[in-house]
Amino acid sequence: MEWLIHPASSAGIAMRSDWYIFMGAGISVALIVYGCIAWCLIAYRRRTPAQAARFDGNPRLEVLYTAIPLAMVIALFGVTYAIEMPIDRVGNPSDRISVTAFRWSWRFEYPGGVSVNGTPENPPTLYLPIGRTTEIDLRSADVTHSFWIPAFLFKRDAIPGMTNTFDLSPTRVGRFPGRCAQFCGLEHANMTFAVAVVPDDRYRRYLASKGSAVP
Ligand SMILES: [Cu+2]
Repeated sequence: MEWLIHPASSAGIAMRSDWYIFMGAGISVALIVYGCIAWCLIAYRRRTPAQAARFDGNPRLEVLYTAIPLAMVIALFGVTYAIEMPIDRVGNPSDRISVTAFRWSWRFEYPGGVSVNGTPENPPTLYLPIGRTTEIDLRSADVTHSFWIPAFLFKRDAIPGMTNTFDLSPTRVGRFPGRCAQFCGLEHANMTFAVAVVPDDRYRRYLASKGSAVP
C-alpha cells in the first residue's frame, strides 16, 4: 500500500507495519461480524415470534466472545510493544543535532558550531543525511511544543526543562514538511520547518557552507 502511506524514515516504515496489522485485524473482525449479521438476516427471516429461539444464557458462547477479543487485544499490544520499543531506543548516531523549540520557531544546532534560527516568516530547514542515524536532542525554551514530521510518522513533545532524545533514520531523499503539533500561542500555525534529506556529501557541504568547524 505504498500509495496510501509512504513513510520516509525507518521508524515510519516500522510504524506502518504495525498499522497494517491493526487494519488487517480490524477488517477481518468486521468481515466476520457483518457476515454473521447478514447470515442471521437471511437464514432466519420470516419467522413468527413463536418460532424464535428462547434461552436465558449461553455460558460457552459468552466465554468465547470475551476470550477472543481479549486475546486479540493482548496480541495487538504485544506486536505494538515489539515494534515501538526499538523506535524509542536511541541507536548508534553518526551525528547529533540539538533542536530547540521556541515561540514561534525552531533552532537547529549542528556539530561544529553551526546554528540555524528560524522565524515564523522564515521557517528553518533541518538537514539530515540519508542512510545515517542522527540523534536529536529536543528542548523547549518556553512552553510545550511538539516536533512533528508527518512523512516520518514521528512526533515528540518539546517540554520546558527537559531534553527528549531520539534518533531519526531517513530512508528517502527529499524535502518534507515539519510543524509544531502542540498549540503554543498566537503564531503556532506558523511554527513550521522543512526537513531536507540529502546525500551525505551534500549534508557535509551544507555544514561547511554554514561555517562548520568539523570537516
Ligand atoms: Cu509550538
